[in-house]
Amino acid sequence: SQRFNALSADARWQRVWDERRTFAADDHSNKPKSYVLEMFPYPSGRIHMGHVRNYTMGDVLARFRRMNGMEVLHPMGWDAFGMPAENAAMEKGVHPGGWTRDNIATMKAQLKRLGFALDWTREFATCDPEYYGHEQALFLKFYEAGLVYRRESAVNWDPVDMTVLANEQVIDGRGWRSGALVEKRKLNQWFLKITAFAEDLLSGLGELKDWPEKVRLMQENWIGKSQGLTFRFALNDAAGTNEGVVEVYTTRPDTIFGASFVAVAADHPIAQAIAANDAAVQAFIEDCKRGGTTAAELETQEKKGFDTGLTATHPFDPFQQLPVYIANFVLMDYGVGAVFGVPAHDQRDFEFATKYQLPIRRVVSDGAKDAPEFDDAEAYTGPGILVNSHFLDGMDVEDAKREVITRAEAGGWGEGTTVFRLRDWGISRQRYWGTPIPIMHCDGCGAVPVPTAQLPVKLPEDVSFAIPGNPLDRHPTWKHVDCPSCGKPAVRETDTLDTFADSSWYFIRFASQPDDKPFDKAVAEQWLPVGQYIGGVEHAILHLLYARFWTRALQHIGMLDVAEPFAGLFTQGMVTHETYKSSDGRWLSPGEIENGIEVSTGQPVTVGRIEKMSKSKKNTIDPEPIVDQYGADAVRWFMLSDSPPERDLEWSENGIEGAWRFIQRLWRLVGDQGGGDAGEDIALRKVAHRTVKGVAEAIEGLQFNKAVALIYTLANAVEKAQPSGDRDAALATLLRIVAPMVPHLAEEVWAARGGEGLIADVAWPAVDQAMLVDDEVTIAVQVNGKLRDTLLMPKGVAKDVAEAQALASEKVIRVLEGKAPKKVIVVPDRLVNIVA
Ligand code: ANZ
Ligand code: ZN
Repeated sequence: SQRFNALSADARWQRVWDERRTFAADDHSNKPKSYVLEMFPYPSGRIHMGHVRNYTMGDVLARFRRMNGMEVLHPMGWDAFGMPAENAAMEKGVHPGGWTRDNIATMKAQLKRLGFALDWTREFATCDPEYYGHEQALFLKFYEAGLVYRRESAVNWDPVDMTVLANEQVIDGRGWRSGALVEKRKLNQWFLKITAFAEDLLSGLGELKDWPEKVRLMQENWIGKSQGLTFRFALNDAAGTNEGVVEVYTTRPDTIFGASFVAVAADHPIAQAIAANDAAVQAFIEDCKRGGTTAAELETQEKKGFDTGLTATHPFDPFQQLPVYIANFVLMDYGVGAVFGVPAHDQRDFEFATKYQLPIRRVVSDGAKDAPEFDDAEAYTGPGILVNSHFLDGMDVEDAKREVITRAEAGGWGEGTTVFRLRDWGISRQRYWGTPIPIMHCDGCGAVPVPTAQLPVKLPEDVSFAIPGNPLDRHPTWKHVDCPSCGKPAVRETDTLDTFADSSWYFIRFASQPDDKPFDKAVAEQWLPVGQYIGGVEHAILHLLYARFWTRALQHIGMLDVAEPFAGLFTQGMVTHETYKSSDGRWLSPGEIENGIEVSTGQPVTVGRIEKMSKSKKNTIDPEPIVDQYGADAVRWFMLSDSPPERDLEWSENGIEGAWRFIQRLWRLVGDQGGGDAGEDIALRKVAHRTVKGVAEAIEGLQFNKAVALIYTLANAVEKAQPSGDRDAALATLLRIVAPMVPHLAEEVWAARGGEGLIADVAWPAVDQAMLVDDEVTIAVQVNGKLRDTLLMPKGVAKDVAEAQALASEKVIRVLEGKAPKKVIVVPDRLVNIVA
């Protein structure tokens, strides 16, 4: 037969699926429901290979589940707010909305060309006022429930561009555009109380059995529950600050006898009190604020301290006074903003003590050394036995922790406490292209929620990006309103929501999207939780945590009875590609090279490492021309084959050509209808049934490369087989099981064979259990009625072969001790009994 013409087949079937709304999910169906979701894309401009791989995986699962009688929800939409649109506005003078809509149109057309079984009837973009209006309503519900609050918090401030910067826009402490040194500024900002759910979010991880272990671990670490002791040191107030005590938090109360100083954060009340009349302290505090605040930065930055002159009394030794420092590595918003330092057993304290010549005293033995003198090059943080610690000596670390907590509680100077690393979610962004926070500020009434009837608070269209800063702030009219409660002039909140808010509930809106409310509880609960969620591991922490929080918060206020939004999670690997460099070290794209030579310069090119496709390394491959050339099915097939889906997949010319050749081979194979022969071919029949079962298991287990390998096996077997009824049946089977992966080819052949309806709606082939039975039998070998060995032999093995094999068994030879058997009885396929 002729070649498979992918281009015409792709277009034909994509149109049919669209017109018939084949993949629109029915809320009212009484089939079992399945929700398959891939992380929705940010409309950056064009679809990239990472999207193609991600969406192909979800698509195969969605199509497979449909064929298995499920009502599948497989929606798509756009995570459309965010910085890049504003950057484009600043660079190209386009409106963020127009830029975003154009990108969505382009990317939607590109997705359609891959033939994904998506329910486009539920498509939305998070920048649609209908969507963000409902988000504002949810925000206000959370506000009512006390899950939203406002407080002062530090932002990155670019003093040249006069604008707030996101963390990603601060590069080595400088603004990404201006290059100016970034300052910390305090602004009133909105927070969501994610910490109220810290314990639930942590314990909930235990039930997420279908999540990758590593993602659960990352979430666990991020939530960071630690058990410790909060206690108070009595202060010797030489500086006259009137601070009687300093409270500290420690996770290592066992090391208390190794303490050689106390340190407080720069914005701790004690530091502030001292600074009030000491310019040197003030200058030091200002200096501290310049440093970063992330844990990583705190680890690496140079440790700096200021000796306050205060001393703290050791709780177990009234004669020991510890100097109190203000230190740049102590954070105000973790624990209680103050610590005691144990240089021998904490690396930061070690560096600090080395710098300021404070004592370094060993109190935990590493097994080799137990003298108080500590001469190692770094702190010892491992387990061990307490030494040089009075009543703790001889205890292990855990026992010693408990002992100190018990004594602190008994003495009334401290309490065992649980502390979470998780911070409340700061959701204020001083940006235009996001969901306006639906609050108004009135001088008389304070923060007033926008009345529900006035939602959505829409973004004004007439904004300019000619100067930096937030256009909402300087818009002439938008923010001026009348206070809904007293009628006096008030102003709108001009901060918008972090775009992570938009992606924290989009999957609920996909499940149910009425006009008059964010979602219908009963309808959403029919679909949720998402059965299988697929996306990049880069979202393993924040997005997933925020979505888990949002869902729990909705449950808390009674809007949705679902605790965990994603029952199954899969994080796929990246698509990688070779990199190329010019003779003078510039990255080159494959298009700039011909036969190892850079076209524009004529200079030789060096092939670099295989790396994740990225614009900066110029090693991206645009999927669209590849689809033009090879068709959607070849691209899909390549995305599924070769690599386990959790691993990286290397894009290569050879790979896609191989996929294309297989598509053509499959076309010739299944396009040949067989001869209608009546003959049997049991072996082939068995291969077919096993393949059906194996492919089903592989798809459900998201092991697509395994499914592909099994399909190759069946294709090979059919190709080799002689005409028979079983061969015809195997061809029909093959067609159905490749349908989720290469749907255009499958529809084309299905139609050519006169199949009824669409193959997308056809049932997955049934497996005949009898065909799965093994071809091998286990034969028991007895000597004088006693079991001596078991042998694996082909079913129906001849009696003399079974006898010979039994007599050749090592175990039998040992028992017979060289004597010849008197008699051998063979029960076919079951038993060989040797009478000695
Ligand atoms: C004494 C000590 C001795 C500590 C020792 C550690 C090792 P994790 O486990 O990560 O929660 N700490 C407490 N509050 C802090 C703050 N606001 N800023 C910076 N560091 C702070 O860390 C808890 C430990 O970090 C605490 O236990 C405290 O130092 C420090 F051998 O106390 B530790
Ligand atoms: Zn008012």
